[in-house]
Amino acid sequence: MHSPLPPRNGAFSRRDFLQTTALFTMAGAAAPWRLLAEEKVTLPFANGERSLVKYPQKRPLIQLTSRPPQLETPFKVFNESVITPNDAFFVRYHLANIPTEIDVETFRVEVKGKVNTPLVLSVADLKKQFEAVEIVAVNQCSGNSRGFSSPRVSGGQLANGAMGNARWRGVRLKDVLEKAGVAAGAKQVTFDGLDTAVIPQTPDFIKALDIDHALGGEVMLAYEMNGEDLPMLNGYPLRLVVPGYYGTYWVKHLSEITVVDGLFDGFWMSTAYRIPNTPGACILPGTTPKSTVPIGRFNVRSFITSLTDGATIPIKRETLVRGIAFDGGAGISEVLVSSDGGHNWRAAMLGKELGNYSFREWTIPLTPAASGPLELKVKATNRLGESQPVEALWNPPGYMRNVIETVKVNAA
Ligand SMILES: Nc1nc2c(c(=O)[nH]1)N[C@H]1C(S)=C(S)[C@@H](COP(=O)(O)O)O[C@H]1N2
Ligand SMILES: [Mo]
Repeated sequence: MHSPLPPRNGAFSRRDFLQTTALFTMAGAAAPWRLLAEEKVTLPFANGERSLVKYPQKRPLIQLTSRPPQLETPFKVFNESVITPNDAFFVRYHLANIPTEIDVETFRVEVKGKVNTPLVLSVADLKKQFEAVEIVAVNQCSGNSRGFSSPRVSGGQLANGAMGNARWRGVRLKDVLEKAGVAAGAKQVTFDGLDTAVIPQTPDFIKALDIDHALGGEVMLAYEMNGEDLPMLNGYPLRLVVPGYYGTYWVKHLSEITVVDGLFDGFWMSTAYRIPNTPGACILPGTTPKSTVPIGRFNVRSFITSLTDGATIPIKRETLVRGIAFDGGAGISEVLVSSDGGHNWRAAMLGKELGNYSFREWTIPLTPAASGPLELKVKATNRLGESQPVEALWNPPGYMRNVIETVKVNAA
């Protein structure tokens, strides 16, 4: 059983459940769900051939790995709406034993460790006992766009689809921690979900936030995404939402919240998801960082979504070029667009403001005077004056790519 409620649009149905069961029991074998979509796509870098695969509650998405599922959003989705639909939202897991069936009635999240009163809460308890809050926020994987790294780096070779923007609804982590009562000396809070490793040697996926961040009021325990229950693959029935921070902190199927009085040193904090401790988190390609720190907030990014490389646009007629920009929470103040490879820039018009953590839509009219190639570039700046580099910055894990993006089109 999954939910006592009649399935809403997008909710996890019994049919989905059966498909999911087939999906996971047949891992490795010729799984029948593969037949639901056999389309291939080629991402624009070496070995970029991928299958479009249909998972439960998802439209066909670009498959990076199948066990665990890692799915990338086809880039054209970002041109369809500023909010990424649940069925198109990317999926990232580290451990192969992922939950495929969770009874929301028996699901509990524990709040424990250095607290005065440990809590054990159901989703219904969260809804009943705490104020509901909503935020529109981008979730982006640290390795989004890693496949473009040059020189290339190891790790999932992702194009630009390991990001998405959703309206999250849930309760404040702060309120839950205050109800438990954080004891003196608390330093961090750790977060663990229901997924587990196949072999005991693989460290469990546990993430930590500093206590001030956890109590800051923005971090959420979310049970809804775009007005529906979270999709199973995006953390049903409860996930952490850490606005402005890379997806690694957004723990899915969140079941344990532990207040600790030291710096948590689990593998996923002390070894993985670390960046060079340098401005721009970059080092010279091929070198090793002297020291590293846990990855934190997003840097500034912007994309052209309405045109792709090789597209043709008419001369002497207006084409409305559009795209998205976002940052780690200061908010986007300006988007500039060039149609001559970065020599001249014009300000784009910013679209509706959905909050500082959301994708910000932008548009700009473009009327080519003559036929020929056009090199379009987009560059955003946030309210702190931070912008994007002309040349891609490099680090060994291929994190935080935010180079000014280029789209080459032809005017004819
Ligand atoms: N339980 C659990 N939560 C997790 C992960 C995981 O492996 N297990 N991966 C994290 C990473 S690295 C990312 S980028 C986001 C991706 O969120 P999504 O799968 O909902 O898109 O989930 C995060 N939460
Ligand atoms: Mo990630």
